[in-house]
Amino acid sequence: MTGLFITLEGPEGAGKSTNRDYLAERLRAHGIDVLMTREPGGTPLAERIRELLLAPSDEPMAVDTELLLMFAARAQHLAQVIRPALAEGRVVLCDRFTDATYAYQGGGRGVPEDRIAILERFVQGDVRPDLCLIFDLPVEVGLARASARGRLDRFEREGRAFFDAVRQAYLRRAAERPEGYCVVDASLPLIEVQASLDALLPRILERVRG
Ligand code: Z5A
Repeated sequence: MTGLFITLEGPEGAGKSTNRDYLAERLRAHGIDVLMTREPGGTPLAERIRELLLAPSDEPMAVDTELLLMFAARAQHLAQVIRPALAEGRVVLCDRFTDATYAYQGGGRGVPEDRIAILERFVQGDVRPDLCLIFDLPVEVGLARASARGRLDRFEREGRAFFDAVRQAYLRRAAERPEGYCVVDASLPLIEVQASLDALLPRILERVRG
């Protein structure tokens, strides 16, 4: 048995977590066994790495340290959670995965893509998302949603240019590989975003049921 690996991506405040919960609920209503998880994180050890990555600090984090910590957390997450769930035939809904590395460390921090690709192959082997949903919205709308939550993490303190580069990197990846990606307009009211997910549901169910 092989399950289905779906990732939810997008800039800050795009509604990934909200829509991951919604999609899980819709899939479960069809009797599908769903595992929800997130990156960086998803296991106790990977969540500790997440804390290191998100906590603001007086010591600037080197770009390579950030990149390697993302993949260290991912290695643990794959070993403990993602691979076993897929092997059991479950649908894995993951809030961010390696597309975020291409967008944030690649687009945002300027790490060359081929460098990320080396780590992707090393850590993941042949595991890639079957479908990546990109929740896209103007940077200022997402940042307004995120900042309404209060204290900003290390990434949320970045400037406008960083988030513009992140957004463009996501859109470029989706344009280059349309078969594996679906861009959802996340600036719409939630009910309309969820209607877009409802429209995708038959395609997902067809893939799950093979
Ligand atoms: N990161 C990285 O750099 N490299 C990597 O490889 C990975 C991650 C994996 C943590 O991720 C950070 O790690 C992240 C990138 C970096 N940078 N930051 N910051 P995260 O996913 O945990 O953090 P996040 O992007 O900040 O998540 P978020 O802000 O919680 O966004 P979200 O999950 O997309 O949104 P939400 O919590 O579902 O919704 C945010 C609010 O908006 C909430 O009040 C909702 O009720 C509201 N909302 C949602 N949808 C709507 C609509 N349609 N209309 C109005 N309001 C809405």
